[in-house]
Amino acid sequence: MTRSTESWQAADSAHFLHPFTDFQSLAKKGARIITRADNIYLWDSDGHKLLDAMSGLWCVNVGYGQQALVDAATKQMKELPFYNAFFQTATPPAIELAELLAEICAQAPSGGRSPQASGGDIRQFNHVFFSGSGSEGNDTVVRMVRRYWDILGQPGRQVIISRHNAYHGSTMAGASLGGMSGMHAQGGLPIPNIVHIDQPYWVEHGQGMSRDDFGVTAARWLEERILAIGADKVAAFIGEPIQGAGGVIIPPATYWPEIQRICDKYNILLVSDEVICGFGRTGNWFGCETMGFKPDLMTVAKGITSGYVPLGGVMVGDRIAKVLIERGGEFEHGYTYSGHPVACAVALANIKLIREQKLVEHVHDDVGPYLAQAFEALREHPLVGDAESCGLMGAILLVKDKAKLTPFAADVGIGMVCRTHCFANGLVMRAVGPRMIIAPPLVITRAQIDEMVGLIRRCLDLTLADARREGWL
Ligand code: PXG
Repeated sequence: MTRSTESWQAADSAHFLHPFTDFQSLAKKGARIITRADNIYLWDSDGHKLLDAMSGLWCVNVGYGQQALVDAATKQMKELPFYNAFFQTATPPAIELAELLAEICAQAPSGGRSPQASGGDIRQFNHVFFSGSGSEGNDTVVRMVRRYWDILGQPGRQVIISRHNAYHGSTMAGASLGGMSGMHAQGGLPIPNIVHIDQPYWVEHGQGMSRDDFGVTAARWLEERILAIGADKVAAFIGEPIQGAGGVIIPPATYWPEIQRICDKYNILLVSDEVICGFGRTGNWFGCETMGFKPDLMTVAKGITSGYVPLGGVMVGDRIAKVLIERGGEFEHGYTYSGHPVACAVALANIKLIREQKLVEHVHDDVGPYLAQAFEALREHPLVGDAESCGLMGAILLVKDKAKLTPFAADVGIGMVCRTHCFANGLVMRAVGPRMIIAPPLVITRAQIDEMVGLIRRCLDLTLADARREGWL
């Protein structure tokens, strides 16, 4: 390393405006500079090792240091670093990736492999529209669903229904679809014709009801909203199978099948935002398989390249593709990097690796259930009100009173207290309010889960000691 940590930090605060950051407060503290990584571990510029239980930002599914992805990028950069797909041209990696994505969907077992699943069929996906990121993918979703209804002679179907506390990206359309109030408060959001219903979060909205009853109740909020707006004005409903950035909110098993029923009843397009849940995260290729629903569109990004290079897209189901292709004429939409050859080459190598190493099965049959057991045991900890996981996504709710699920006073910032202990003890875990969340690389082993859960326990103990000492309990 040629520069000291202090020198990196000084240059960082002098010139680099970070995403979702209070610039002034970061400048006072100085950023943590991450310099290298291998497998599931990171190292910072002071040489500290961290277990990365967040896969970078929910994306490094195959773990760090996979030579096959590096080789694929190098080879493609030498051969053809860029060509576009606008003017009736295409490049081999983009074509092959589109073909491989359709093949994965075609081979998926109908109904998924989870006991929750009742109809998670993704075999109808034969086309993809590429973007550079998940946010751009969701912009494409907005353009595409409205275009679909236009072509069908129903231009009045403009409204897209989403959920509070959803995250669908940070472009104007992505942030509007998302239900983050802080984001809506800046920059004149949401854009018109996007509305939100409440999230299927049992702790917030469902206590006193069984989880299964609550799942149906929460899904019916969609029906109520459709009826209030008028079904002939609604284009689509969009949701993450499991909300990621919102705090790993795992809906009751009854939720998505009921959402499916309602969308079918009113002929409303169903969009699954698979940016986090896709590519093995929940133990199936896509989260909708695990949650038991059959979307018309799927947004993808992150795990499609394991984050090694940026790539996103929208998987387009046959119902929509047929209309766009046969009746649509020109679709006036696209990005310079739609089908970027290097990104697509890396995605191909990434997906081949996921297949060869059977990582989806590894999550479904081995480490997913193993993590669920470990999380079950964490429920005994005095601070833990709830601990749940699905595949390799998990959340631990920190509470003041276990029995009543009483939250800590907001000004305590209990999640941030815990997160600070995590960093100091070599663990990257996110805090979303009082929910401590993880999504480790899919290559994680049982022994590494033991290591991760050991670190989580230590940090919970340290947080509990703080709470007792400071009188927060
Ligand atoms: N959809 C979902 C479900 C996401 O999680 C996006 C779309 C947008 O993707 P891009 O590639 O444009 O960022 C995301 C991104 C967090 C966090 O704090 C989560 C995301 C991004 C940044 C922070 O958990 N998810």
